[in-house]
Amino acid sequence: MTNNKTVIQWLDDMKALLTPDKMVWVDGSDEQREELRRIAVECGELVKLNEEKLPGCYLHRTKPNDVARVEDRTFICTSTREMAGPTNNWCDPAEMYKKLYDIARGSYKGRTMYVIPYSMGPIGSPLAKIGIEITDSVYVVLNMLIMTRVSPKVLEVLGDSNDWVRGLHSRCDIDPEKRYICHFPEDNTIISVNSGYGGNVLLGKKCFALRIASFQGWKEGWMAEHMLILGLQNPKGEIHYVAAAFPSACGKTNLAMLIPPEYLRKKGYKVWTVGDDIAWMRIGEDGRLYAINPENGFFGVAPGTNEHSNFNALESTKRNTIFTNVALDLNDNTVWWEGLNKNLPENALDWKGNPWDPAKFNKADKTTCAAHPNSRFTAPAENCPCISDEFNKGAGVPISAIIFGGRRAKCAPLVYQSRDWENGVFIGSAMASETTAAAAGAVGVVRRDPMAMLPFCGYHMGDYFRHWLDMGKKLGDKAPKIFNVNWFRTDDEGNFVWPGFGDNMRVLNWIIDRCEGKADATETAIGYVPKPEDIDLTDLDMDMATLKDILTVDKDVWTKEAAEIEEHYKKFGDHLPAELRAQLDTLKKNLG
Ligand code: OXD
Ligand code: MN
Repeated sequence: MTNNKTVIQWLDDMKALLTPDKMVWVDGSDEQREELRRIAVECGELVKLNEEKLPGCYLHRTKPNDVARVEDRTFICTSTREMAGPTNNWCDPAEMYKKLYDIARGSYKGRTMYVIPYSMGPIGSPLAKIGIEITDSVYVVLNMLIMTRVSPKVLEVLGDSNDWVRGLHSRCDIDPEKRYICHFPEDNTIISVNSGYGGNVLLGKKCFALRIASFQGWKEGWMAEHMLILGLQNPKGEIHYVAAAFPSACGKTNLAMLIPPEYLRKKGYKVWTVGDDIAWMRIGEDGRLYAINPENGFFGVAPGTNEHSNFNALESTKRNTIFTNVALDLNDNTVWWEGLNKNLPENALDWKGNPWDPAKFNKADKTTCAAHPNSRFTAPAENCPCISDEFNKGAGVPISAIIFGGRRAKCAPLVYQSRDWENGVFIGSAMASETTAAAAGAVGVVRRDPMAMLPFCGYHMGDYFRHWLDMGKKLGDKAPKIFNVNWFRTDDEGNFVWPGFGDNMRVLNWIIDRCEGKADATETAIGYVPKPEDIDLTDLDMDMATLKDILTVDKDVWTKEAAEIEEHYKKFGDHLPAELRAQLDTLKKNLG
């Protein structure tokens, strides 16, 4: 497949370590995919679903101990602890290599070593990067064929270069005590052992495209971010692109695939999806920031996805999709999850493969759910009805606005704009979200998650903030404008005030108007807030007073917020850029 000496050497080393029975190159062809599907069904890794209703779709069940990313077992192994910073688990690289090789040694015995050459981003794009993952799991291969671009062309593009990311995945015994997801950013290497769950084993995604790539971006002068990318088309046919970072459970996939309210659709507004989870961004020849989605599919959370909450995501799952840990409806051999519809299946198996009794289902008790709360679909991006024409083009899309956000019941207004890039970096660095009843633990606890990168930044977060500031200096007046949104303000009874979903388009329109200098704003202690009359409420059951209410900046709430940011900043020690400390001081001064 290749004459690249660095690739050949690594594969030889891995074969000697793992001792597979045989090695198979994955070539991305339809014939090979069919053969792999057949093997996966035969060995029980996949269940074939109804070919008429869900052509090319399969169900997979993980071990019950292996259903999510494991942040406490995820490590950044840089040569010094300081480089990894206070927000990452760290281990000395030599020590960790030894530990992992001891775990993985001989683990492919009796198994096949699949070698997957893949591109993150359109093959050959100047913004794309190459990886090679080896795995002993057919499920992983079939998922990688959806989530990345796999082809022999990838090796042609690589040529003799050593600029590629090594990824070793071994299922071993799916032993949670020996489960490790480790990154060696200085060696472009990822090793994942004892897991079969997507986020831990599809190494192109969080491991490469965020943790390793954020480190590469820091060294090479570009950005790898946990952001969706969407294009907003106006009635004149002009498209403006925005990138947005929200922590999990804040609706990134929903915003990425938004359907505008009817009155805006009739006028000719439309949203195009470029990506729903990750953005790689570089400064283009014209000095603007250009973004690609390095992925080729969506690894989305199934529960709650339905034709109203996200029609386009649901449509994306109707062909060539792999479902993980959802329920199997035995009546017609299709899938079901909580929130798909109101028809609880009478004759179904739950995500563990046990008969499920709908009579015992109690929404508040997750153990009675048919689908695991973190059950997923792996769906090809090409299935998405609103996928952007730019998705497969390597040039990337020019970003007009960057949007941060989180779930804050009382704090952040519906939307506000930062004063400038530096102030925007401050907003991103202080980003936070409140925990919901959906997750274990106390409700309403504020978790700081800077730029939604807390679990994904492959180096010291203080240095990451510095990198953001440096990028702003390079971009100068071509820098995207930075905003913050909060769809989650609540009234005195705890109900969400803003309708969210498609109606978020009203806020996006204000954001684009601001970028174009067409909308006014009021300066507040935290930044620029819209004049209420500039948020279009056509066809919405909301009065001006209510809108004004969710645009307010409460001084007491923000004084407490500033104190919490001060506490949060202490973690970063002398890596915290002085500019951000000054931003905090300004905020405190503005609040009086
Ligand atoms: C994801 C995540 O799966 O952010 O995208 O956890
Ligand atoms: Mn994500």
